[in-house]
Parts: sequence; structure tokens; C-alpha cells
Amino acid sequence: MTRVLSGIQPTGDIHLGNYLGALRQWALDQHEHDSFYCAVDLHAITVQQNPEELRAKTLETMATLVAVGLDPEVCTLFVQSHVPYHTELSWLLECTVSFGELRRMTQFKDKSMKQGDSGQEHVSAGLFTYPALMAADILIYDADRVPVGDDQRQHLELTRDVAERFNSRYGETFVLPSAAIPKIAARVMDLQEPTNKMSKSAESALGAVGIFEDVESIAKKFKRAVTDSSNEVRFDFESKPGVSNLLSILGAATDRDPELLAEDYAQYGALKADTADAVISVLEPVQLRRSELLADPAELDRIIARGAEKAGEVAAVTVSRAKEAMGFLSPS
Ligand code: ATP
Ligand code: LTN
Repeated sequence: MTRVLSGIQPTGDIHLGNYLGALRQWALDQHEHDSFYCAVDLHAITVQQNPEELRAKTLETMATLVAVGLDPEVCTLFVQSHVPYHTELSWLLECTVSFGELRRMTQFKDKSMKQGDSGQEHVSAGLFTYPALMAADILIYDADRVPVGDDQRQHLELTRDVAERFNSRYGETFVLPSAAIPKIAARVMDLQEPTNKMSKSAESALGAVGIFEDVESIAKKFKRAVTDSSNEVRFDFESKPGVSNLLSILGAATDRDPELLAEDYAQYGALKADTADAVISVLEPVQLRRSELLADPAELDRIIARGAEKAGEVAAVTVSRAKEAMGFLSPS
């Protein structure tokens, strides 16, 4: 059976891009594959976090994973730091990946530059070595398939390269994973700056749509979405990023081809209104499930504890296989 693994950082507010690019696919995959999903709190600390906030966000992220339809009876839901084998394997992989490979990662270049721009000189070494930890997250579960948004493509390629290098140096140890990137909405763009991806750390509060936002606020954000002055509805990201972004979102929410959808519209106003309605219909059941779950915090604790146990059992086996292959003396 295909094994699936993916993760989400417990930082900021989970947005429509996370949902359409990744989480929705996770919910579908759980029924077809043996799936593992985690809140990657160890990745979150590559930039400084407030401890109380990190704790609260980690719980909130786990509640969100259940709210988007991940069933703890069907898949394994866990918190990354509850399975310490991830950090152990990460070190083995840091010694397998090269400095040059890490230096080429665009996410590192973007994020380290952003830190500098915001006046924060401090760029942690963890921000640089982050892809080795991400490779560990994936390889430790022998995952074949990794459902992610388009921005993670490069990290997935690196993970494969590292796994291949390890296998050729030390013998077949890791499964080579593939990225599963959706055809539509793999890169949802910011509604105010449609040439930037929608992000948890967006500049403008109007640019990102949180999945738990109230419906009036969602409608308002789509109404105010930046388009262009030509008033021609056409799917072309190069010359019409704002309009194309709306068409992609509408396409993903209604399961239709954005290029064909464009033919149905003559006005931006109608496109914006229909996109908002379609997004609200997709998000409403998610919002409802979350309020039910937050009413029963003990249940969430049980889910998290069971997930750590299930994930830990699988991770322990892979790490000892990797250590054995590398030549570590096993404790007798
Ligand atoms: P940040 O932008 O602050 O780094 P993020 O919004 O990218 O955070 P992550 O936790 O890093 O959030 O990503 C979780 C998943 O959501 C990943 O699979 C990522 O590829 C996907 N994702 C993130 N942003 C988008 C987007 N705008 N469109 C589609 N998928 C996205
Ligand atoms: N790097 C990813 C988050 C992430 C992840 C993973 C995704 C960490 N470990 C393993 C898939 C599989 C991000 O920034 N979105």
C-alpha cells in the first residue's frame, strides 16, 4: 500500500492556499493510502517563536487537521516533536546533503532575505539546514507520496537526491518519494499582491483568506481582490495574475477547469462574487467541525497521544535501519 506523509507548520493562520494546495488532498489520500500527517513544530522554530504562542498554535493546528476531515481512526495524526526520531535522522541526513545543495534552496533565499528586510539580522542555522529535517520527516515513514503545494517542489527533489545518495553509499535503505502537487490551485496567490503566493506571513491582512474566517469577511476580501484595468476575463497568469488567481480558486472549489470557466464571465464583479460563494461553500463544513472539536479538548489530547505512539513505532524501525546501514554500533 502506498505510504503518504505530509506536514504543516503550526504558525500563523491556516489559509485557503494551504487548504486547496495541500490539506484537501490529505483528506482524500487518507482513504486510499496509509497516511501520516503532522504539525511540524520543529520546523516552526527555524524562526524565533513565542513559546506560549507555539504551544497554542500547535494545538490549534491539530484541531484544524481534524476539522478539514482527517480522521484519526483512518490516518495517523501527530506532532513532529513528539517523535524524536525525526531529529535523529535529520542529523544523519545533514551529513548526507551538501552545503551547495542547501544553498540553492529558494525558500531559504527568500526567507533569509525577508528576515534581513524586516530588520532582523539573525538568520538561524536551522533555517539553512531545514530541508534535511524535512527529508527526515518523509524518509522516516518510507513515504512514496507527499501531497504539497507547488512551493515545496524543490524540497521534494532534494529529498529524493539525498535518499538516492544515501542508498548508493550505504545500500538500499530509503524509499524514493514523489511530490503530489494538485493540477489546479497548487500556488494560490495573495488577493492583494497576486504575484506573491498567499502566505501565513502575508503583508496585507486582505491578501490571505483564513479558513476559519467569517463569511462576511471572506466575501469582502474577494470583492476587494486586486485584478487589472482591462475588464477581460481570461486565464493567463503572466499578464492577468489577479483574474487568473480567482479563476484557479473558483476552479479548485468547484472542480472545474479555470480556462473553461473564464468563458462564463464577462465582468470581474460576477467572477469575484461566485468565487467567494464557492469558497464559502467549501469552507463551511470545515468551520462547523472545528467548533464541535474545540468543545471537547480532552478528545484532541487523546488523538495527539495516539498519533505519536503510532508514528513512533514506524519511525523507530527506519532510523535503526539507517543507523545500521551507516555503521553505527548497535547497543547490545
Ligand atoms: P509561510 O508562507 O509563512 O512559509 P505557508 O503558508 O507556506 O507558510 P506551510 O505550513 O509552510 O504554510 O505549508 C503547508 C502546506 O501548504 C504546504 O504543502 C505548502 O506547499 C502548502 N501551501 C502553502 N502556501 C500555499 C499556497 N499559497 N498555495 C498552495 N499551497 C500552499
Ligand atoms: N517545508 C514544508 C513543511 C514540511 C513538510 C514536511 C511538508 C515540513 N516537513 C514533510 C511535507 C512533508 C513547508 O514549509 N510547507
